[in-house]
Amino acid sequence: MYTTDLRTAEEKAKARASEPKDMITDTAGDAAFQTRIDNDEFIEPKDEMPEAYRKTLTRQISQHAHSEIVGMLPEGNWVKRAPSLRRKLILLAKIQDEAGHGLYLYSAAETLGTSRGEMVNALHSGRAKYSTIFNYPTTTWADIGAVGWLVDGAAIVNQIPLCRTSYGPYARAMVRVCKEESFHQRQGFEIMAALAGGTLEQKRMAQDALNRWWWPSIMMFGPTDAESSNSEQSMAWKIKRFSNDELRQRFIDQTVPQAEAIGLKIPDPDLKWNEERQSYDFGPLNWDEFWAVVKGDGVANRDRLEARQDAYSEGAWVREAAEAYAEKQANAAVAAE
Ligand code: BYC
Repeated sequence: MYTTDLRTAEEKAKARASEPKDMITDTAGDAAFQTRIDNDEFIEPKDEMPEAYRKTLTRQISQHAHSEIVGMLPEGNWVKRAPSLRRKLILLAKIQDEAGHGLYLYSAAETLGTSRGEMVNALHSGRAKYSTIFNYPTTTWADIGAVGWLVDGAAIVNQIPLCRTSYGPYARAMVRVCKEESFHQRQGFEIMAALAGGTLEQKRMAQDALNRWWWPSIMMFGPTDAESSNSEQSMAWKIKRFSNDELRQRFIDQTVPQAEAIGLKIPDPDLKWNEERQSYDFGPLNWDEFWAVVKGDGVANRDRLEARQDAYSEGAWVREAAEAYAEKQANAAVAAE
């Protein structure tokens, strides 16, 4: 498998032997594993790993995959109503990219020993989470701009560090995902810029979309560090490279000047440049809303889940046909022998 660690096996063993042995881990195996993490080695599917590492990665990668797949729905809502052929083609290409991201991510998660069927079943039965952001409806065309600009923008900020996450297959999948997300962010920003520079009504639409998507987008980064139950361990294992609050702040600092450049106003009366921190201060987030959406009570949670369940049962014939074809091919190969 690929690795960016250029040391020979002998050099790695020597480095491990010289590591301090006072690490607080359950077993010698866990300590050796942590040393590999501390040395910035990638962990690969056949490597030994603590069960908890496998479990937390399976959780995060599968939730990420579900988010990509459910994330196709709010945008799919506008394919038939895109304002021009050009916009329609771009939107279709973006949605197809999201399907591809879901596939890479399910494949990466499968290397940890859980089948795609089990993961999909966990989504459809409501046991698995997916990003809160996709439980908000896209009610106007400007929402497609806001989703690309803000949601994909937030995704890039969150996912660039994942290109150096400690699990090799996840990190490699993220490299391609980030390249595509960057095109998605630009197309969203371009829609917003066109609307913001258009008629008064178009500008109003763009501002209204920003007003509705801003807060959910900054909540996408997850709870505050103090409330983030998984962060400490995930940071120690270098699954996460930056905390939820750090990434949220980075996104806000990058996005405010973009809004200003197209004449839109971030809907936060407390937003203010802090000279000392060289960052923006911002107002309180509505964490009650966030947790309600996580628990399934967002505006669109039920519709999203139902749409995925229906798509799965309506697509059963495709899976059955593919299996029957594979079996036919296998039988033909045996007969030919
Ligand atoms: N929504 O301990 P924490 C995309 C849960 S795809 C729902 O901080 P963690 C795109 C969290 O799961 C976007 N649940 O968790 C696609 C945990 O509960 P469990 C998706 C959330 O994992 C199509 C609990 O709250 N991106 O961009 O350390 C079109 C405590 O949180 C959320 C990814 O999945 C949320 N927003 O950190 C356009 C990136 N936030 O699981 C765009 C990969 C938190 O213990 N994932 N929870 O029951 C990550 O980076 C991390 O998993 C998170 C959360 C930062 C999201």
